[in-house]
Formats: sequence, C-alpha cells, structure tokens
Amino acid sequence: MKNIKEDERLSKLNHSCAHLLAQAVKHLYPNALFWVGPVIEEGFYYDIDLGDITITDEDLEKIEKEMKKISKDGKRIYREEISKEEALERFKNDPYKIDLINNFEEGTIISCYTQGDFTDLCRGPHVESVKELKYFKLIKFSGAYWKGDSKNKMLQRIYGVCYENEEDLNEYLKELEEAKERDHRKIGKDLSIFMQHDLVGKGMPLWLPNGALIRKQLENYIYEKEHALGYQHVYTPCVGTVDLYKTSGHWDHYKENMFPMMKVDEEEFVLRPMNCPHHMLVYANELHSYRDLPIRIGEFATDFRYEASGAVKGLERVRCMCQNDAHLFVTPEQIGEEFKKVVRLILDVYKDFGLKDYSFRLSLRDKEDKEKYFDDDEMWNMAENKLREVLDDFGVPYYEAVGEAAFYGPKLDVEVKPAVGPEVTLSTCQLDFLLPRRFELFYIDQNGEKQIPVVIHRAIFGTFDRFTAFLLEETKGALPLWLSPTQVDIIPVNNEYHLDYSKEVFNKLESVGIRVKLDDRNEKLGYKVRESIVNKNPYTLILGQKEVESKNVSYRMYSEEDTHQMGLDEFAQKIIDDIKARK
Ligand code: TSB
Ligand code: ZN
Repeated sequence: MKNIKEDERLSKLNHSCAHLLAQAVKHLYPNALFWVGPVIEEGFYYDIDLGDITITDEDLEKIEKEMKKISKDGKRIYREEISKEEALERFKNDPYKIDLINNFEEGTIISCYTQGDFTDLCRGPHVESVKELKYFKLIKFSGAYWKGDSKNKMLQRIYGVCYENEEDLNEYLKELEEAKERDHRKIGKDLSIFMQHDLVGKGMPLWLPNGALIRKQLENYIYEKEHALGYQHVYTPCVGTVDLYKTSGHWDHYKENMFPMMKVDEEEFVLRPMNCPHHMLVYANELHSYRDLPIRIGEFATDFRYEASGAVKGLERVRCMCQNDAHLFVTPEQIGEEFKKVVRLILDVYKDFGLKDYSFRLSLRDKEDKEKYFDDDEMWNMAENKLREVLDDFGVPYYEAVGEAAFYGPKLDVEVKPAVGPEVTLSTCQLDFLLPRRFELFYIDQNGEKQIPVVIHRAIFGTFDRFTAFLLEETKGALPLWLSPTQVDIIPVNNEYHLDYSKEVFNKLESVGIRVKLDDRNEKLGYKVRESIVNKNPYTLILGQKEVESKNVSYRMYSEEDTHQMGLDEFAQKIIDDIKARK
C-alpha cells in the first residue's frame, strides 16, 4: 500500500478530501463541529462532534453521496490569511477551533480555506478546486476521544482515502479487502481460535480449544529450542508486591502501563507487567561463581499491562499476555557472544516459520524523557554503545529509534507489519545494567571478589498472543501441519457404506497421535469437502468404495486440487514424519 503521507500530491488530495468530508457532514448535520482532520499513511480522517448522533454504515454512504455532489458542483478552493484576532472572532461560535487558535502564538498569520459554503482553518496546501477530488472512498468510522484523552468527550472519527485515478483507488480497495481477509481477528473467529467477552474484559482474549492446541505446539517448540541452548525454565506467580516493583524501578518508571494496586490482608499486590523482578530473585536464591555464568532463566509467563482501550487489538495487543520470556545473567565479557546467540535463535525461529518480512530496530532512550528513563548517562551510553557494537559486529542491518528503549536499557526489537495497522514488535533482546544493581545481584569472580552480572532480557516469540496473531496473518490461517488444530479430516463418501472403514482409519490415525476428525454428518460430500477446505485443514481424506476395498486412503492437501492414493499405514507414517520434522 502506498504511504499517502510521503507523497506530496496524494497528501494534498487527501487533505483536501478531509475538508470535502467536513463540508458534506455540515450539509447533512448542521450542528456538527469539527476538531482536526489530518492526513495519515492510509488516507485521512476527521474527528467530528455530532452531539448525540452516532455514525452508522448508512450515514457513511449518505455522506459519501453528498461529497460526490459537492465535488461535481466544482467550486474553487480559496486560501485566505487572517490574524489570530480575526480568526478568534470568525470562529467564536466553535469551541474546537477556538481551542486550536488559542494554541497559536500571538502574531501568527492563520490560513483558512473556503470552498462554497464551507470554511475551515488549515495550514494547507490544498488542490485548486473540489472538482479534482473524484476518486475517494469513506472507509470506516470509530469513536475517538477529544485530544486522545479518555476523560474528554468521545468524537466520531471518519476515515477515508482519495486517489488520483480510478485504478489506484480500486487497487487500494482491493488490497484493503485482502488485508481484511488476512486480519487475524477475522481468521481467529472463523477458525474458532479465540473469543472475547465483555464479562471477561477488554483486551482479555479467551483461547478456544483450537487456539490452545496451536499455543501448546508453540510452547513445546520453543521449549525444546531453549532447553537445548541451556535455558532453565521456572514457574513464578503473576503477581508481586508493590515493594518488588519499587525495587526494580517499575513502580516509578512503568506505572502507567500497570494495573492498579490491590490489597490483600497487609500485603499490597500488583498484577505483574513483566517477569524480570521475579527472575532476579530466582537468580539471587543461590550463590553463583563466574563459572556458572551465563545462567538463563526462562518462563512462559503471564503478564498484565494497561493498554489504552483504543489500542487493544485481537491477540496482537492484549492486556493479559503470555511472554516467551527469559533473563540471561552474564559476565560483562559474555555480553557479545550471548547476545549473538539470541539473535541467531531469533533468525533460526523465523526461518522455521518462513517469516521473511521483518526489520531490526535498535531502540534507544530519549535523553530528554527523565520520567521514563533512569537518569544515569554513563550507564546508558555504555549499554547503547555495547549493543551497537554487537550489532555491527554481527552484521544484521538495523535502524535506530530514539525513545523506544525499555526504562532499564536499550533493545534490539524485531518489527513486523500486521495485515491492518502500524508495525509492532515481535521479538526483543534487551541489555540491562540497571536491574542487577537494584537487586544487588552478584557472582564471585576468579579472584574471589563480588561482581555485578549484566542481564539480557529476551523474548523470541515476544508473546504467544502476538506471535499467534502474526502467524495467522502470514499463513492466512492455513497453518503448517504440525500447528494445525485438525491435521487430518476424514469424510466418508457415503455414510451408509463407508462409515465403518472411515472409523477404522480414524482410530488408526488417532492411536498414533495425529489430530484427526471424522465428519459423519448426513451432509452432501461436496458440502463437507468445501467446509474442510474453508477450515484450512491440511489433509482431507475422502473415503469411498475404492478405498474400502483396497484399504487405501485418498487424500487431498490444502491448496492442492489433486487427490492422491496411499496405503493407510504408509499415510500414517508420512503424517507422523512430517509432524515430527515440523515441515
Ligand atoms: C523480554 N522484560 C522484557 C522481557 O524480559 C519485556 O517485558 N519486554 S517487552 O516489554 O518488550 O515485552 C516483550 C514482548 O511482549 C514484546 O517484544 C512484544 O512482542 C510483546 N508485547 C508487549 N506488549 C504486548 C501486548 N500488549 N500484547 C501482546 N504482546 C505484547
Ligand atoms: Zn525482562
């Protein structure tokens, strides 16, 4: 998809189209008031106060029709420059515009754009006439708090897009449709992978049996990898006391991302947003010599984070998540090698899943942000330089992003693009000189002296939640055999004659641990086969007279038209081998 913001002409068209939208809304809802209407990567939006009215799909159609009408009228667009005083006078009945104007410095010249009966404050530039706005589409609407603050009034946000010609618009709409199909929220619902319920809460998905099966496979997969690399896994509680998080610094630097405190008897608890403090205590439980290091403590750990209600999204951004987490305790000399091992593991995992579209981001602190980041220049410089050195040495391409570090240290994040919405971080690997000091961790060096270890925080999948979301989008729900909730779907051609043999096949496959289903409903064969394909089952067996007599199976693989014949035992072995190899 084109980035509208980065294209001068498209920006102009979309900016102008936001005004056209506002004008049409004003025609249909004369009391409407307008906040801001910026250009975004995918087009534009306008935040509108419509009083008690909530926009519906039909309204969107009506508004679009009115926009077309205004565009046909073809009025010119005039720019006018006025003083702040004049602007305050002209927009005196519009509290939103007054708020905007008040933010301009004294003496600023403010520009306005007028088209027909509609004037709006705007920096511009705009196209010369509404006639130029022909190929546009209103895409969706949502609620949006004024200035993004949930204490403020909820405004209606209408999104749209405008292109130069019909082909470009149609191409965009087609891509949008495809993205919708690929959206893990749709796939997750269609394939019964997860659900949400208001009674459980926002951003708290429930993993259904199909989703749980996928997650279990992912857990087994990464557990095996980590175990082979010397990780030791633990289980720790998903709460900690406020004091634990005061010691770690989360209480001062991460509080706005945490659920509020709860009191039980005399103890003050929080739901944990991260697992580092627990793992620090696991490390401190024993004395360590330099010979024991690196020590790698891993956990599939449930965390809770306060994510804004507008930001939560399916499994991708949740408030209750499970990290594939580990904290590696290393000597300063081991940082480079251990960090590289993590990056190698990330690359290895991505290769196994066939993930190719990702980028490495070096996330640095924002020196000005004293609230989020620990104020210790020396430590930050050391950590950031070390990380850069390791990356340069390792040779993976990366870009730098200021203000994206964790409060305790810089990170290497792996960024991916979901079907819908902005990039997110999947894997992360972080360098931390701070928490070991705050927890007074140490090991005994060659000379019998106490030394402070360095901690590497890392999550390969990130969270099982986000990784599953991404995987569903990458595969469009057609997961590889080893991850599929149902691996083989058996359909008898005719229940009357072929059900017994189908049951025999079912029992055989199930007995060797294959996840198999038998569709014995009294539905037409074609209907059942279609449904099996819609459910994205990797193998569909169709068993009729020929198979009953030969004791063979006929199978068809997802996304293949052809059917193949094979002996039952041979087929079972092939499936077992493919699952084992995680093909
Ligand atoms: C890696 N302390 C470290 C840990 O040791 C940590 O918590 N890092 S984190 O904050 O970056 O989170 C780890 C990963 O969790 C992220 O890389 C991201 O993939 C995932 N994640 C973060 N927030 C959410 C969320 N709200 N929903 C789903 N996954 C999330
Ligand atoms: Zn951590």
